[in-house]
Amino acid sequence: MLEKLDQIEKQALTALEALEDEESLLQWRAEYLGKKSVVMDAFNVMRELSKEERPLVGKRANQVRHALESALEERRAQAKQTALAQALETEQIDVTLPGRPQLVGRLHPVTQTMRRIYEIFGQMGFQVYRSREVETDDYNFTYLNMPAHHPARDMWDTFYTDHEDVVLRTHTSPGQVHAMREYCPEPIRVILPGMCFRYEQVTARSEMQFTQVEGLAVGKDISFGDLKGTLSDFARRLFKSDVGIRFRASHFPFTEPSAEMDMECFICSGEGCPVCKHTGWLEILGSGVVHPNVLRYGGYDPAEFTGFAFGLGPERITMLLYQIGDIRNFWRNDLRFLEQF
Ligand code: 2NL
Repeated sequence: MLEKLDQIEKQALTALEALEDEESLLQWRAEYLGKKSVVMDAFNVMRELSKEERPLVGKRANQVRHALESALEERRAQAKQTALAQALETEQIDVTLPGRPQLVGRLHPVTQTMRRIYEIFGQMGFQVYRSREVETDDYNFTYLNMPAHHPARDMWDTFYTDHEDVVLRTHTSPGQVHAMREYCPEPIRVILPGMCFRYEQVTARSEMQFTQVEGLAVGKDISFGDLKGTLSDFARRLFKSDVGIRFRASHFPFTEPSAEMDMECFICSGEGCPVCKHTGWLEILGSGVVHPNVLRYGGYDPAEFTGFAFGLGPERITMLLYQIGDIRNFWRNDLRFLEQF
């Protein structure tokens, strides 16, 4: 038995040297250290041995078992080293290659302008009120002091839908009526940003889909002076702190009186240039004192409440800010344009 153990030990150690991968190492362990192996069998056959032989065989069998076990561990460690060395050799990466830059998106220039507008009006106590893009004829026209068939409606070329009386809003004003009806009789200060739609020829100066920001303040003693102060301050914060401002009489069906606000041309400082069409002034927004009929539709008693409202086009403002000549650039999705902002 002792000779057999010597012989098996030698054989096992020789066989082990040729093995590398984990699978064959496991096979080797089953063969030489498994239940049916010669080494393990030695423990079973001890019963049949003489009293003198038993401890000798037991001791030797243990020695062989430990020798094989540690040889296996060593072989495993070696194999791991070899695999690592091989991987280091074959899987080398070139750390000097320049990395692929992560593409970083940005906000659309019109979105940037809109957020700047929210910020300025937010500081003046106006809340952003959001409203639907599809409206009823009443909200888009009637409640804004334009009854059915009134010629004032012709100012807006409207997209109609299959549903009678349902239109794509031509301005964000219907949202103002929703806001008034929601908050009356509390005083309100809101701005309404959003997409508007008009069935118009697309040109360098007009799109059929565009954004608008409208504003509305309703309260017990709001005057035309508040309108002028609020809107001039807004223009000075957005463009230039000492820019010249003027208000020009105008007309909108939903305000009376109405006024357009101009700003001194910042290209020529009022001298006259192609940007201001040689007038020295740039139109920024339309505004006015809310018409009593509109207040009434909004739920306010015009004997008690007054208010002012205004509307501006963020595309136009953005075009002025960056001297963009063609409004169609905003929807072209051309990165060469968009990445400049
Ligand atoms: C423009 C002119 C304006 C308003 C919008 C408004 C809304 C209500 C009541 C009164 Cl609910 N007014 N909106 C008033 C004056 C002008 O927009 O040229 N926008 C681009």
